[in-house]
Amino acid sequence: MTQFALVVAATEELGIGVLNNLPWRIPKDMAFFKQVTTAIPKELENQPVQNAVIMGRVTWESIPTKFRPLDNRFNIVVSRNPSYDLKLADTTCKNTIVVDSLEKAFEAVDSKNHARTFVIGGAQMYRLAIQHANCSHIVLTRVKSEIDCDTFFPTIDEQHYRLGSHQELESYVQQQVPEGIQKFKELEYEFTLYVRK
Ligand code: FOL
Repeated sequence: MTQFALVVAATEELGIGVLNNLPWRIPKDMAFFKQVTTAIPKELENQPVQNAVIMGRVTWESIPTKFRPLDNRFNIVVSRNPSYDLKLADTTCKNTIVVDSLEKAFEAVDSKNHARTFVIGGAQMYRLAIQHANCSHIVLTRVKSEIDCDTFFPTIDEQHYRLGSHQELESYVQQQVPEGIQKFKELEYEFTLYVRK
């Protein structure tokens, strides 16, 4: 099975969501998310490939209708209900599939020619995916402000992951990334990377 990464924004307490939504709106982090999950590795640039994004059903429903499916990415939605209705405005959209387990999502990725694979939430998906030996990177936007959350990212086990350097982050996402604490209104955040040991 191919390797994959988790992409997430979380507080110091690892809060990621509240009331089935993101607890904040940080435009430059959303732009970073879009860029990281869309960008094709340089060696595949000239090939007709996209990245795959795997998400749970609750995360799918949290994406504003006008942004889903996430464009220029193959969208895989995990729902135990195999006939889950994606509620797409445009029913001709063929860039999204529903599968009933994370394992089936990985099988779907393997059966196609995708560039990179990202698990983009939510808590249930992260909990399963972070345990996987093929989870090679965690691209974590650390939100430094205290924000009430009701949904949490799993503990990052230091036996399995180490904090990468800023250089490693830029090299992994293949773009320059602002270093250190960023500010947006009253929020402080920082782009970080964990690498599987
Ligand atoms: N990772 C990071 N770093 N930040 C996040 O906010 C984040 N969010 C999710 C997963 N990983 C993340 C899950 N939630 C969209 C909305 C919610 C969402 C993920 C994506 C979304 O609408 N994305 C559009 C861009 C929207 C915009 O420009 O405002 C996209 O095309 O990616």
